[in-house]
Formats: sequence, structure tokens, C-alpha cells
Amino acid sequence: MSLYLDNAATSFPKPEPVCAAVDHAMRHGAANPGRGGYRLSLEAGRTVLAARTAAARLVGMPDPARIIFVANATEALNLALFGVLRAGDRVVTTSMEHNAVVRPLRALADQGVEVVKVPADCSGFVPPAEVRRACTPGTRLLVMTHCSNVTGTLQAVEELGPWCRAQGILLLVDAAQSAGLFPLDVGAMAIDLLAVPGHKAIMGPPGTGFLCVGAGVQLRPLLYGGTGTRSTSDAQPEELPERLESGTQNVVGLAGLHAALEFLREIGLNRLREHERALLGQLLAGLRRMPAVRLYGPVDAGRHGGALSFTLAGLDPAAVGYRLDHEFDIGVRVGLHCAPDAHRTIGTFPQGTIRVSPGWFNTHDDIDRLLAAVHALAAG
Ligand code: ALA
Repeated sequence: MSLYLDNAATSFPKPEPVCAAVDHAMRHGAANPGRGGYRLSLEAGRTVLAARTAAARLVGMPDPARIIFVANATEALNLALFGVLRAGDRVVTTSMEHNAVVRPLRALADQGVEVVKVPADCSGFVPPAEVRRACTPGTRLLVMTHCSNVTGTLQAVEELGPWCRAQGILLLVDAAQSAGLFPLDVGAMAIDLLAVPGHKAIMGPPGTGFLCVGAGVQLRPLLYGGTGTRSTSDAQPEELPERLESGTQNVVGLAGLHAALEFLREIGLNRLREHERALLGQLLAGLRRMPAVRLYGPVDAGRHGGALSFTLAGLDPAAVGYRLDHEFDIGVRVGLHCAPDAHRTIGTFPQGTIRVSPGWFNTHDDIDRLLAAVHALAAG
């Protein structure tokens, strides 16, 4: 039977209530929300509102209208970056970012935005003191990942948020790998903009995600169009969420996202995180016993979540990935993980690493099976 260990890319399988909610919405409730006064449209509107309210609860946002639904964390990050920055602005970022941050920033740099990159140490940790040093007066935004998709390193966002707030610097956090695993509270962490995918640790359907927009943060829309409101005007409405949500909503996906958020709430983040920590701990202990394995990432287990990266002496990660799939029926992601800067930082560019990312449905037997496969490959 196939063994899936690529939950950092997207979680799989999805919880049964998520599948059921998607199926139900597709068959019975996928009218256009907010576009009509008839009962099916109102019902679809209630589905979207339920998802919005649950998403707001997950991240500690008191006003659900400030949850903007998007297709994925990449769209949320683009909306935030292009919505805030303009020529002449200065933005600070880190060397551990995914291309979902790197590429929009490159495009913005081409338009006259000054981009400053703070290097992480070799474990992938970005020292907060270095970030503070880089945030010179006039900096408009700090954008950083909460948890690296390559090494699983958790960054000190909770420390940097209040500091940025005191300096008047906006903080945009990429929670692609942390949402659904680590507690997120935009108030306590002083996060102004939080990009969240619905399909990773939250375990919702692909094509779902949201940007949480803090009180007082004004964004230019990425898309302009129909919102079902103020239709007499050719100007984009000012109100949220409509200002930033043009076009038909993914009501089927959002029905699934709502079910996923309820599933998460029933289990509780503590249990989810404990399960994940236990599997990562087992994986780390097993890999450490193999002399051919080189591990990357944090030494402190409390700063490790989501994903674990390693290489095998003398073997190309791409070949290891292929053999794990074809000889052992195990799916992991190898290579650069769309994060070449992070790999440069930890010294694994351009060949990358073998990344293993367990999820809620993985077991200790799964980890034993992977370890046995890696052991066999290392033995040649
Ligand atoms: N960003 C996702 C990953 O790290 C797709 O695999």
C-alpha cells in the first residue's frame, strides 16, 4: 500500500467529514453565494460565512470580515505584498522564504521596492536580533515564514511581532507550514497580515486558503470585479471582505474547509502537534542512527515542526525520491521544494534534500517503514 509522507506539500488523505462536506456541497449546495436572494444562494452564503467564522477563530481574528478567501497561501502572499508595497518602499525578508515570497518580491524590486534579505543560520533559524538590525527606520514591511517548508524550523515570530508593531512596521507572516499545527493568534503575536493555506495541516481541500488582514491595514486589491454588492458603482467596494474577493467563491472548497476547521477544533491543536512531534522524534532518532544520513534543521525539538530534511551520502536526492517511490511505494518530496534560498542557506543548493513530512493520519509503523527503506538505500 502506498505510504504518503508529503504533508508539507498538501495533506493527504483528507478527514472523512471534509470529503463528505465537499460531496454534499457539490451535489446540493453549490449555488453562487452572495449573488441572489433565493434560498439556494442564501444557503451557499451561509456555508461561506461558517467557513469565514471558523477561519477567524483559528487565528484569533475577532472580525470574520477580515478573513479574505483565496486559492492558496501563494495568492494570499501576493495579495498582501502587492496590496501593501509600492515603489520607494523598503521591505525586510529572510533567506528561508519560499518562492511564493521570493518571486513577488523580485517582481516588486523590479518596480522600485527595496528588498533586504536577512540570512538565517545553518539550522534555518533567523536570529531576531539580525532582523531588528535590518529593519532600519523607514521600513514598511517585514515578511517571513513562520515555519520553513524545507527544514521545519520555527521562527521567532511571537518575539518579532510586538517589536515590529512598536516600530510601526507591518508584519506579514507566511503560515503555510504552521497553520493547523502551531497556535496562531494575530492579536497576541501582533501579526498584521497572515497567509494561510487550507489544504496543508488544516486538512481542507486544495484550492482553499485565506489572508487575515489586521484592523487598520489597507490593501489594494489584486483582482477587481463583481462582488454581489454595490453593483450600481464601477468602483471596487471599500468594505471587507468584498473589496478583496471578486468573482464567484469556491463554495465547494469552503464547505470542505469549514469541515476541516471543525475537525481540527475537535481534535485540538495540542493533540495534533503532539502526534506530529512524536512521529518527527521517531524519525529523527532513526535517521541519527544511520551514519550515511546528514540531517538539516533545528537542534531544538521545540522549534521543529512540519517537515524534516536529510541527505544520504553519495546519493542524489532525486534518485532517492525515485527509488523510494518505485521500489518502496513511499511518496516524499525531494529537490529544492520551491525554496532555493533556503537550500542555499543550509548548503544543499542545487541538489536539494529528501524531505519527509508526516501528517495526522500517519502512524509509527509508517515511520518504521520509511526508516527501513532509507536504511536499505543507504546500504546500497
Ligand atoms: N510549498 C509546498 C511544499 O513545500 C508545495 O511542498
